[in-house]
Amino acid sequence: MERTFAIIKPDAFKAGNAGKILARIYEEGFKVVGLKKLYLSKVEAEGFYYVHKERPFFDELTTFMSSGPCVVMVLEADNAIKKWRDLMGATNPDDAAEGTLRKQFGTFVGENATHGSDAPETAAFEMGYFFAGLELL
Ligand code: 3AN
Repeated sequence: MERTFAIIKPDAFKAGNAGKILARIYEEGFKVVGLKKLYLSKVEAEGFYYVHKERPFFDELTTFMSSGPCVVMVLEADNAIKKWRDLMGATNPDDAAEGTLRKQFGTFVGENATHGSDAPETAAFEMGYFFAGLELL
């Protein structure tokens, strides 16, 4: 079993799609190990996305991620990191395959409904950024 970190981003939360996304997570066989609603500050969003701090879209990304509430989660499954990224689909919703979450709920590359860790090292950092061990029993 593997764990990954996921976010239902502010666009999807604001549109009322958090429940539909969570239902899909269960249908696909993930165990939800941790879950909470947060309203990130700009500084908290910048800390989370620090690996992107040199990218041209860093300010846009962190402003968006601190623009409203989101839902942060730890998901568990066999091969959870790849399984969740496959379910999300491509970063740009225009490129995402039919049936993926970003195709269904994303708007454009900057507001694409969901986040998922891309490797075991980033998953460990991201889970630790938002959850204490006691919250993941
Ligand atoms: P992914 O989330 O699919 O791993 P990354 O790591 O390339 O994609 O990008 C991190 C986040 O930055 C994405 N989830 C997306 O919301 C945002 N992003 C990526 N490219 C752009 C862009 N050109 N303009 C605005 N936001 C972007």
